[in-house]
Amino acid sequence: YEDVPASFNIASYFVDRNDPGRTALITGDGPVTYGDLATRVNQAGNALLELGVRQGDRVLIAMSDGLDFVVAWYAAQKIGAVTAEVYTFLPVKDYRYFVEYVSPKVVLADRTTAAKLIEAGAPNLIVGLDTDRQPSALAAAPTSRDDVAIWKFTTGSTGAPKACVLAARSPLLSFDWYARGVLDIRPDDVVLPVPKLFFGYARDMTALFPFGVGGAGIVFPERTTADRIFELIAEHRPTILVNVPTMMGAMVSHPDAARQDLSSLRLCTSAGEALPAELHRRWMDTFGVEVLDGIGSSEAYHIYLSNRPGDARRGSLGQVVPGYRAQVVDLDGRPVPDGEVGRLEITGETVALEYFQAPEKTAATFPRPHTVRSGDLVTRDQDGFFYYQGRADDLLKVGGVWVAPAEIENCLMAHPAVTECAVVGYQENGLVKPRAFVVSSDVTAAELQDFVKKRLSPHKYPRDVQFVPELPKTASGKLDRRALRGDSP
Ligand code: 3SK
Repeated sequence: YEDVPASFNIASYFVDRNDPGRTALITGDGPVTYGDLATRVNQAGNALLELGVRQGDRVLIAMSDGLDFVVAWYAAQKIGAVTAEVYTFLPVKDYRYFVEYVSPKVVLADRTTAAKLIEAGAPNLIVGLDTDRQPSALAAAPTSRDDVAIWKFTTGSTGAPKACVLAARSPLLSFDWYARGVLDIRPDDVVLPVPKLFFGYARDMTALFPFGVGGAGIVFPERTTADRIFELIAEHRPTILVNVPTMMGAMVSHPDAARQDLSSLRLCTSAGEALPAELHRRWMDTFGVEVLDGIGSSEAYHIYLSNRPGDARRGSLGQVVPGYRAQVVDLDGRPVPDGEVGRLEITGETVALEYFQAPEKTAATFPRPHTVRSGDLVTRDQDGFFYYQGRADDLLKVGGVWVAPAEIENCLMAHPAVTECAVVGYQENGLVKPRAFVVSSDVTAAELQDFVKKRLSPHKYPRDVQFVPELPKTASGKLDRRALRGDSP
């Protein structure tokens, strides 16, 4: 990463370099220029300094999406503090966990989160930074590319969330490799996110990558629904929609889907979880907007496998994002041949330095510097396209044979009556069997079981099928398998 200057400040690079007259953010209160944003970042940075926050201190941000969130994040970056963000609709016990684990110098909250953070005992809680009387000039802290700058929380399927500790170089390299290299992000791009900004996928795509080229992001505080996304597209004509499969399903199933004008979009990204080929097809048939499915993680900083514009393959996670190296390895870490299932190992200088205060988890997940051994199972074909095969810890041993829930889910999704589905294990007379949760109209359990039996090896069919109105999702829009399995939180 010699290309990244040794002395590097995230706010100076992504905010201050831009033409002050250009639009940086589109908010419910109107557009905000880079000039306005830079001034507010400086004032908020001065307010943080006055509160005693210094280079290397941690700032926990629990704020709704909007200008204040973006200002708070860059202000902390500008003074060299380390940012960590959490969702705004968590229960008090989760805030208590984050406050204790992060041990921040200050917690930045807003009206949505303040009461719960007070109940959680958050020390140094600031609700609305007092910026008006602060000077509008601020020299950036002398941070370097290798300084810790960002914490991103894991959304792992087991255990309490842990922070991936990331260096300042990670967002810059990711911007260069993925946003420029794959998305070809441009100054006239306007990005609309489906997930909220506490999720790094959305924050970077909306308020970091476009800023790298003088483009703009749209921020809105309310919960995301298909209706709201359609309204925002009609109102602001974005060029890139940052999406997750759940919302893509909701958008294609919307009763007014066929009447929507999505012609402003040049791309729709999909990440967070694998996009079923069938949903991809329905999306293309309904909206005709190119989808770039990809996979990323907090451990790797951002997206490391992705389809490319003009070369997207349905059902595939795409190819390695240039800048990274990817290997598919067996349980002993040895590479497996193309076509065989294995764990994905990613190498690149954006990869986290460690999990905070979790040495065993760090050693198991980061076998070498700059390398993360993900829990994702994949295959690679001869053309270098990767295919998702589920999570290693979701595998089920049925009748002595390993079964990947993702294979059964992909099969069920090919049935025209199935909108969404998920497969988990359950115990039947002490033995593990696959159980399918299905969102569907007009099909019976027996029909679906026959459908799977005809297409996959017989032991893979779901012994139990439960019809549900919707599948449980985590705050970042990923399927909540723990809830389906009935695991204790
Ligand atoms: O899917 C994820 O977990 C993720 C995390 C950080 C950045 C990007 C993505 C897709």
